[in-house]
Amino acid sequence: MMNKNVLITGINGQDGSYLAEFLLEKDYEVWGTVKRNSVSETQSTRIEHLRSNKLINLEYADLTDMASLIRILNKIKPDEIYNLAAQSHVRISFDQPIYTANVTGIGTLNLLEAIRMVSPTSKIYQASSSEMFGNNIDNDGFQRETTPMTPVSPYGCAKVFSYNISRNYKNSYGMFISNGILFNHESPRRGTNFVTNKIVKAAVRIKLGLQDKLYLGNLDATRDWGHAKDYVEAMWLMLQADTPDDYVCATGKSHSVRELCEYVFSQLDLFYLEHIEINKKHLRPEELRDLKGDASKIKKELGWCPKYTFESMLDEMIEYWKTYYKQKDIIYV
Ligand code: NAP
Ligand code: F7E
Repeated sequence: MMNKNVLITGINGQDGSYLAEFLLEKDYEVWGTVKRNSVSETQSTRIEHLRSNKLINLEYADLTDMASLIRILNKIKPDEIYNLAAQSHVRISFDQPIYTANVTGIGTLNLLEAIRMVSPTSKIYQASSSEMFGNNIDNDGFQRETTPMTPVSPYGCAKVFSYNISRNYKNSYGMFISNGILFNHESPRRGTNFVTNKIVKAAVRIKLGLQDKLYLGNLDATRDWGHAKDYVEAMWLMLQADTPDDYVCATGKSHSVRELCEYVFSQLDLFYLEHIEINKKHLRPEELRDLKGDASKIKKELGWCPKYTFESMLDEMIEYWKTYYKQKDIIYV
């Protein structure tokens, strides 16, 4: 039997790399887009360990370059497409709002239009985000599929455009497109300018005497943090359903950035307040204060069941950085 073909845009991202591993284990032939970088070693760092697998193929493409997307779709005609590529950093989206809108918003439309022309029967996953809700919270303290969306960042606005245009393409052209409205998800592969991995890496370095201080922004924001490995499984489940639909993915528990610091530093026998300073440059012009998601729909309809807790996810990240520095011959005291 032929292997199923899948295309992952942004395969070298945190989620793209875990999704590629997950799909290779299921014997998919995995195609991924990478963005050209002048330092070619950094183009595929998160998937380097998969490169020798004969079922993995990389192609240069960019969401802002529709011709590159058409070329790849013509070549592969994928059974499933996971659109994970984005400028995904919320604070940076305030520095580069137009670039973010072009990639994270219009980029999705470029891809959908290319798919409509070249491969309209492909099933599509669109990486939507809890950032789309802005500061709307239902009366019970949760956000869910029906919560209104009034985003508070250029990134959130771009994602709402992608969410709406993908629903419009589904309804107008009968395409199979599902939105995963994913709450924050982390791992040792998370970019170190996102708050979880920034804190864990710095705490380990402070323990090793490699740095003194950690500079952060708003410690009082709360987030619903899950593990990326659990969330890529949810993406796949959405495309195995008989009909397309939109689903929230979350743990249902939220913690403040302060609580996160407290936990990570205490796991290393440190007291966080002795090491943290606030630097205004990490504050956002408008902040999304609180996120806590209700994932009942995906649990009930698709049987999604996350395995990690907040603590086990952070413990894995702490272990990763301890091992990383041990391999560099820095002795852990
Ligand atoms: P990530 O680590 O930032 O990965 C994004 C990927 O997109 C990277 O491989 C990046 O390439 C690529 N990319 C950036 N601009 C591109 C462009 N113009 N054309 C083609 N590729 C481009 O993000 P992630 O955490 O894996 O998240 C995956 C998706 O889920 C994103 O769309 C994100 O917005 C969304 N999301 C994430 C979360 C979360 O908590 N992680 C929650 C909700 C939604 P380089 O590696 O070369 O930079
Ligand atoms: O910030 C606060 C910051 O950058 C989390 C992306 O994956 O999830 C992510 O977006 C919180 C915010 O993630 C620092 O103000 C304090 O309240 O880790 P983050 P995010 O903005 O929630 C959503 C769901 C996505 O879709 C996005 O793609 O932490 N915070 N001090 C800080 N944040 C950062 N980055 N750096 C700090 O120094």
